[in-house]
Amino acid sequence: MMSGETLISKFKGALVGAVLGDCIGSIFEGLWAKSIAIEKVLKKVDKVESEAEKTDDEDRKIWEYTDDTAMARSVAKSLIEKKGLDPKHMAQMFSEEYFKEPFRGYGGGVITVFTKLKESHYLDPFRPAAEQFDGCGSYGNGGAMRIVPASLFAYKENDPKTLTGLVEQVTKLTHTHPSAVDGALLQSYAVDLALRGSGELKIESFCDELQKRMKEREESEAKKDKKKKGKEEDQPDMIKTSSDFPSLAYTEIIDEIKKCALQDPIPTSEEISERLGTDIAAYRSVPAAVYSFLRASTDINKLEGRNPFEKTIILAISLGGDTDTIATMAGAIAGAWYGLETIPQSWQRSCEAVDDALTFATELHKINTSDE
Ligand code: R7I
Ligand code: MG
Ligand code: MG
Repeated sequence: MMSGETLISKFKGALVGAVLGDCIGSIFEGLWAKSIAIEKVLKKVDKVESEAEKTDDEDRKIWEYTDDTAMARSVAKSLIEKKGLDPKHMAQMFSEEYFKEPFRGYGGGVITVFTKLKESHYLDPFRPAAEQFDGCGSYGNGGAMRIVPASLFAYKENDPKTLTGLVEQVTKLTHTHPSAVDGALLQSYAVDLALRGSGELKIESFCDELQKRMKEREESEAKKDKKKKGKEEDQPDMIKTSSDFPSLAYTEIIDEIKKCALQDPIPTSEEISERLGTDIAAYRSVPAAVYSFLRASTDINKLEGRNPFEKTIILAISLGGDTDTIATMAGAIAGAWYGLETIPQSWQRSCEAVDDALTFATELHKINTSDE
């Protein structure tokens, strides 16, 4: 049995880890490099750490969060306020947040969803997302990047089906492409497993458990598809099921994550970005986040003095590409596994809205421990 103290540290670690990954990762996001040398990432991290030492608040630089955290904050706030999922409320929070602070670096397509939601007064909150990209829905990582509060909210149930249902709904408010939904699920399962984990991290068993959950998901979706196809034959134009998206099952991707995480010597960042991806597509970024968390439990050249949480963030950023999003997802998993105590105070002091993350974690923990 996990002590209450350990659990709250894990809840806080997950949300703070996500914020820090976003804030520090976004320093590099605009570069879209295939990889970034570890030394270069360390130089920025040094700057984050030295700024924290300044005593004069006015003079001290604070690294700001992007859309990843803006949306995660809305997920947390809405779940806490409504004590569950209220799709209209959450959709309204996403949209209002965007119009209040449109400069946070949102994805190009999702802005259309926020506009349509607002114009339709949130009457059918799932419709605008379903209309994206000719009715196929966005395959972007915008669902996965913000999902961590859902894993915390559903923790008590300890039932993958409950978490799956919640994540599916939260994601479909903006992303309906199956690959985006399953990417958000993979991220939420990884956070859930990390919250429940303790002791030494075993790469193989973590991957196996993740794969077991994804397999269940993929099998149940395949069954639904089969049923749908049967109906479609009677009414060929009624249901849109296909897109030209390259479909690769996440269960297969997990095999590749495992191979990369266990490979000796450690693969280069270029190799990881080729094999797992570091793009804006969910299936080409969630795997890199899970990989970073797993790999950071092993020795990494040039990161000898860093703890596994720090290594996770630095490694995730060094992979290049969508750095804020990969680091926010990796940071959430690592924070959930290792707890708040492993997250440097200096990083917390140099990043925006860490206090709010701590408050949301306390509230979500309360929901999980109350008898209601
Ligand atoms: O997924 P989303 O919220 O973007 C999140 C990313 C993160 O990196 C954030 O940090 C931020 O920088 O943005 O936003 P969407 O607009 O839904 O998807 C992102 C992009 O993926 C779109 O603008 C498209 O370029 C591409 N995309 C697609 N392109 C063609 N067909 C997503 N789905 C499709 C598609 O079906
Ligand atoms: Mg972002
Ligand atoms: Mg990003």
